[in-house]
This record gives sequence, structure tokens and C-alpha cells, in this order.
Amino acid sequence: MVKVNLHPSVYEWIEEMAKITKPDKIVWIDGSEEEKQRLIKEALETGELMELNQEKLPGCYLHRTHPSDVARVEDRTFICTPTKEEAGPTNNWMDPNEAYKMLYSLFDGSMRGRTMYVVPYLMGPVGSPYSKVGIELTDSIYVVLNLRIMARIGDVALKALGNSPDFVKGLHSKANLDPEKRYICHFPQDNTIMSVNSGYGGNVILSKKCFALRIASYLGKKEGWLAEHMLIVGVEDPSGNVTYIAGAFPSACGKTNLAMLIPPEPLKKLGYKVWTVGDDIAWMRIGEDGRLWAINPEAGFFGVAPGTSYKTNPNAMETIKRNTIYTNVLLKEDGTVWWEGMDGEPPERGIDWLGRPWTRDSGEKGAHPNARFTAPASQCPSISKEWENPKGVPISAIIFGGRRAKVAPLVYEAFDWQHGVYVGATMASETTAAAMGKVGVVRRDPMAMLPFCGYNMADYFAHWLEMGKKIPNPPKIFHVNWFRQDENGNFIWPGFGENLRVLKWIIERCEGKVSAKETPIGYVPYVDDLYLDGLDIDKETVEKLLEIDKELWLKEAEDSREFLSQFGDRLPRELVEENEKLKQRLSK
Ligand code: OXD
Ligand code: MN
Repeated sequence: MVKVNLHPSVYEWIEEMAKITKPDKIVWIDGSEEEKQRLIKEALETGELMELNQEKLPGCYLHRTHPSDVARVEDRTFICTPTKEEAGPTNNWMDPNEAYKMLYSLFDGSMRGRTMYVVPYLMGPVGSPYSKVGIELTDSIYVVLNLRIMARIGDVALKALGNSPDFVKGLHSKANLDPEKRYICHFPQDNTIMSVNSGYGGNVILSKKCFALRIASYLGKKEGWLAEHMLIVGVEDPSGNVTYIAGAFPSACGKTNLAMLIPPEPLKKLGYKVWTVGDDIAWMRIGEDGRLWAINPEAGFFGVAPGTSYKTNPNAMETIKRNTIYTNVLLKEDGTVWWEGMDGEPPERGIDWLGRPWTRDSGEKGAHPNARFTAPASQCPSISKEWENPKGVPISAIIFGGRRAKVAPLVYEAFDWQHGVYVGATMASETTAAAMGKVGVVRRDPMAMLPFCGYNMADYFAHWLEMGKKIPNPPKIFHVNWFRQDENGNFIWPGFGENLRVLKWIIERCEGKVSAKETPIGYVPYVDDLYLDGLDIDKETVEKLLEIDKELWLKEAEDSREFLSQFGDRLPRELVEENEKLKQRLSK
């Protein structure tokens, strides 16, 4: 291990946690290759990992979670702030003292007979002033190996921390995976996260949702920056100019696909290229030039496997060919993996995500709908050469989006930052399998942060409005919807790579190259300004995609108002104003 004079509080905290959890052993993780091999060997012996076909999938392993532990548990996720108001009406809240008391009793002896791994990790590029350090204590090798992909772990993180006491404390124990005693608790005031009785990625890879969104959003408010559930993508035009876009979409709405988009043939021929900076999280600050600059705090992708294919996301398929951990996918007879929506014929048989023999005629799913791959970002063929730039990349446009069968047009642009914040605050989507609960219900998910905001969302909206006043050169804000359906329930827009056509319009708007039609909800493209060459879609259909149904929108505005009313007096009046202005424009 690297010799770093760590702050005494690091050792004190680890000692204190070990006293409670009582592991047999404590092992510091250094991030070396030798250590990785040792951990894999151990995990193979205990069955925590299964080796896949090392010729076809070198460095790849399979993990199965407990059947009751397959997604994030929002109803068991808590923000433990001194008062309930600080957590706000959209978070579960627990009094910090009570939460600590309960958690310490659940953690009591939870690592007996096990090893406690001490995993220092760095969020953000090495040498970036915007990067932050966390330490996760965990009794799961699966977590250590996932963290190894998702963050920069070990010595590099300790060096970044140096003698500072400023790190995010994370304690995780699988305990006995009891779903009734599963808790994911955040203490923003203490820079602390505690997760117990789960082994599912989103609940236990504490760097990701817990730190990089919930804790970081709180830090962002305090320190004047933004931690967002956003992909970051660079679009290179034929002249070689790259425009960076950050996009917030709720879980499983295709953020990874958009971040790794492959240009459709006609745009490729023109010279367009797309570069991936991040697929899930963006930390954004105001740069010296007065623009908003973003880093991807993560180092890997924890993507949804089902639906990922050479048709939907060839770059992801290439990324996950090696050094990848697969979770809850189907195991094929040749030691490779499969999931619903993969290219080609389904295999005849295999072992399903539950570890049971499976046949393609069984009518059962082979992979869990929220099965995942964990893969290093560096392996992505479209990874941007700027992805580890300590300064980040300058953001020209922010896009919000969701799955909407109706209402939202393919794309529209907000009138200004304040209106854009309203658009983000009222965005909605039909739910998917990434979180426990019903699938297909419309839920409002402000900025795609509903499950990830570490404090009162009304204050979060106020922070966004405040940031808008401070950014001399703010990005333009847009809303997109790739998922509009016709009367028969078919998707109208082809989506995937073709979405670049929409990004092209967005970029041209940012550059002031195209005009747009002013509608009550914002600026919408003139059909002729959308590049549709080589696309099998007629102008009438595109007109339909851009249509604003005033009646539906009035209902939408009412529904948004009701949603916002839960924040009471704390809601910034600017958002009420925007809601009223929208209704007025619609009623004209
Ligand atoms: C994710 C999610 O895993 O948003 O990224 O659920
Ligand atoms: Mn996500």
C-alpha cells in the first residue's frame, strides 16, 4: 500500500465501524492487479462469482443476487437530516439519532466470520480539483470488484485524500440479506452512508447513487455546483468542432444508449462523430470562462443488460466483451451470457438468473429485467479523449427527457433558464424495472433526480434557479421524448442512433444557426430544419411528433401544479409563475 499520512479520523472511523461489525479480518484495498486476481480467486471459491468462458469473454464473471434483492429499494432508502423538512416530501426521512441507533444494532456483528474490505475510492479524474474521495467498508468481494470498475480505487484515492479529513464515509454489510431489515441511509450533514442487508449494485456500490448523487447533490448546494443524474456526450460536427451535451433521463430510459450513440449512415457520411464522456452522472461547475463545465465522476458503466444489443448499442456490446461483471443474466451452455433483447435467436437452453435450468420455450425470462453489466469506461470504443480531463468538458445544452406515450413532442427548447428549470422540475416518465414497484405508471421525476436528491427538492429547484443567475454563459435547456406512440401503441420515432438528428438540431439552436417555431410550451423545430435524409419517415408523421395538443397540455400543467404543490411554501415562486404563464399561453 502507498505510504500516505492519513488523517487520524480515517483510522478512528474504521476502528469504530469494525468494533460494531466485528469482522474476522480487515483488508485495505490498494487497487493493484495482483489484488484483483486474489479477490477473484476467493470469490470463485465461495461462489460469489462464476467464471465465464475466458476465451470468448476474457476477464468476465457472473454474479447472481438473492431473488429478493434485484433493484434499488426506494421505499427503504432514507435521507437522515436533522429535520424532516430538510429531506422534503419526496424523500423518506429518519431522525439521524434513531437511524444510527437502529443501524448500529443491524450492523452489530454483521461481519462476523467475514472480512471487512476498506476501499478508498476517487470520484472524478485524477488531479481534478472537482474530484472527491470516499471510503467504503464492505463485507462483499462483489462490491469491491464493482467499485474497482466504477471508480478509481486504492492508492490513487489515498493519494488524492492525503492528510485531509474530508471524505465520504460508507459502511456496507450484506448482513443476512433480510429484505425486511434492508436500509440504505444517508446522513448528508455527516458525509455518511450506511447500507445493510442488500447485495444489489444500486444499493451497495455506494460511490454511485448514494455518494455521487445523494450526498453530492447536498454538497453541490452547499458549495455552489450541481451533481446530476445526467449522461455527458460530445457531438463532433464535420468541421471537427465538438459540442457537449448533458442529459437527464429517468432510470432505464436509454441514457447509456444515447451516450454511446452511433451516427446513422447519412450523418456519418457528412462527418458526424459521437464521443462518450459519461452515461449516468455529471458533476457540473461554473468555469473560468463563465460556462458550465462537467466531469463524469465515475470510471465505468453499470448498465441495464436486457435490451442491449448490436442493434440498440453496438458500443456497449463492444465495451462488455472483457473485464466485465455480469449480474443476473442468463448463463449459456458455452459459458457466455444472454439476455432478452440480445441479437439473434435466443439460445435453446441455459441457466436463468435464478440459477435454474431454462429453455427458450419455457415462457420465463432468462435474465432479470434489471440484469446489469459492470464494465470499464476506458473500454468503450466511443470514449471521448476528454473523458478524464481534470477540467471537464464545457456543456452547451442540457436535455431533459422521459418515456411519454403522448403529450411531450419529440423535442422542444425552453424559453430561458427559468423556464428550463420548470421543464426539468415537471418532467415525467413511465416507470421501468430499475426500481422495485409497478412498471408503466407515469411518475413525475424532476431532473430524473426524484430518487437521488439528498435534500428537499424545493431547495434543489431553488439551487438550480440560483445557479442560472450565476452562470454568465448558461447552456440552453431542451426536452426530448423518443417514446411517443401512435394510436396503435407503436413508437413513432425510430430512436437509438437516429436520435443524433435531434441532437444536431439542438446544437444548431445553440449555435444560433436555425430558427424555431414558438409554441405555448417552448420552441419546436420547423420540420424542414430536422435532418431526415435516409430516414423512412414522412414529414406528416414528423409534424405529428412535434404536435402540441393544447388540451392534453392543460391537463399536464394542472398535474404538474399538483405535483409541485406538495412542496408548499418552500417551492420557489418562479416555478408557480412558470406554471401560470404556461397555462396562459395554452389558453390564448
Ligand atoms: C441506474 C439507475 O442504475 O438509475 O443508473 O437506476
Ligand atoms: Mn442512473
